[in-house]
Amino acid sequence: MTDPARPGPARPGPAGEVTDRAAAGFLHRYGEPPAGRWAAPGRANLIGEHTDYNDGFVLPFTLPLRTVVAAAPQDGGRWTVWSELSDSPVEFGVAEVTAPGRVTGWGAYVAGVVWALRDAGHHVPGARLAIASDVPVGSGLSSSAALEGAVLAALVDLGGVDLPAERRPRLAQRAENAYVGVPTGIMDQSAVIRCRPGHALFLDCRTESVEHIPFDLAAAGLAVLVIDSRAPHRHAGGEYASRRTSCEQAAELLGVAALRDVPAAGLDEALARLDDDETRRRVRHVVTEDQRVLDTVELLRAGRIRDIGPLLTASHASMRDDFEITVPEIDTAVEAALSAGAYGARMTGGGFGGCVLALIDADRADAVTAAITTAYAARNFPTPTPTFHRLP
Ligand code: GAF
Repeated sequence: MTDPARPGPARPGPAGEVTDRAAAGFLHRYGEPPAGRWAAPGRANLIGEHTDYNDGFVLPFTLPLRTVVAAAPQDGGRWTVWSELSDSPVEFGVAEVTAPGRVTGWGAYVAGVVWALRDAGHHVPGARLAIASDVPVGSGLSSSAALEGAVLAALVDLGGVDLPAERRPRLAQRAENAYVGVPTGIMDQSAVIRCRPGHALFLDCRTESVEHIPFDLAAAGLAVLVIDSRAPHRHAGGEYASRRTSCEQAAELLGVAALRDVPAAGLDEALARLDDDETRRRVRHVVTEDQRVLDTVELLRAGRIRDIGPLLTASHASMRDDFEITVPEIDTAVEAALSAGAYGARMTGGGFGGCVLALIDADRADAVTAAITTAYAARNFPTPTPTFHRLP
C-alpha cells in the first residue's frame, strides 16, 4: 500500500534496464561498484481483497516489474540511500532506527526494514544503497512491498543473516505497520517475496501456509490485462484503516477471532446478528470473498482458467457495493472491459484508485484497452495506462 507521504504520482521510469540502472546509480553516486543487486517484483492480486487482515485467503501473482537495490556495506552504523525516483538521498544512523517513525517519506520504508531486522535481534550492517524501480508508485501494484522486499534481501545477505523466505514477509509487514505506520495485512509482502513466476500464490493469511497454483495463461491463449485507472487516491490511508476497524469490530460482535471464522454457509445467520447495515455489508464482502478465493483455486487446479471470470467480476461487485472501495474510474474500466469481451474484470489492490485487471483472450488486449480508453474519454477521465498484458 502506498504511504501518502511518498512522492507521487508515479513518474515514468528512466530509460534502461532496471538492474543496470541500480548498478549505474550506485557507481555514479558512490564512486565504486556495488557488492551485489537484489530485486523484488510488483504484484497484482487475482482475487481475495481485504481478506488478508481478516485472517483469510488471497491469490496474488507477481508482475514483470521490479524494484532493484544495488548495495554494499558501509562502516559506522550508517545507511545512505539513493533512489532514482527522488531528488534527494536519505541518510540515517542507528539513532533513527532505535524507534519507529524517525525517518519519514519514502526513506521510512528502508529505515523500517533496518529497524524491524534489528528489533528482531538480527545484525544489520551499515550500508550504501541505490534503488531503481519499474513498479509505478501509487498504482496499487505494491511498490512499497517491492521496496521492502528488495531492501530486506540486500541487508539480510550483506549481514549474513539466516532468515528463510517464509519468515521475511512478517518482518517486512512489521516495517510497514509499525515503522511507516500503514496498517496493511500480510498479502503484499508475501506476494513479492514468496510468489513463483507462472503461478499464483494461494496464501492462508492465518497460518501463512502457501500453495503455488499453476497459472499458465499463455498455454490457454489468455492474458491478464492490468490497467492503471489513474484515479487519484481519495483518502486511501484513512479509508483502508476504517475498513479494517469495521471488520475487527464485526468479528468481536460475532464472537470470532477474525471474519475468516464465519463460514460462507453461516453467513446469513451471522448477518442476522448484526444491527448495522454497513457492518453487515462489510462482513458479507469478506466472507463471500474468502469463498470466491477458494472457488477460484479449485477452478485453477482443474485447469479451468476461463471459468474464473465470473468470480473476478463478482468480486468487483462486492467491492463496489458491499465494501465500497471502488471509484467511478475503476467501475468504468471494469464495465468497459467486460463489454469488450473480458471473461472477468475487477479492481485489484486496496482500492480508491489503483489498477483494474481483466482476464482476456490474448489477442484481445488492444481491443479491450481501446474500449476502456473510449469509455474514459466519454466521461472526461484521464487516459488510463495499460501496465502490461501478460504474466511472466
Ligand atoms: C493493500 C494492503 F497492503 C494489503 O495488505 C491488502 O489488504 C490489500 O490492500 C487489499 O486486499 O494492498
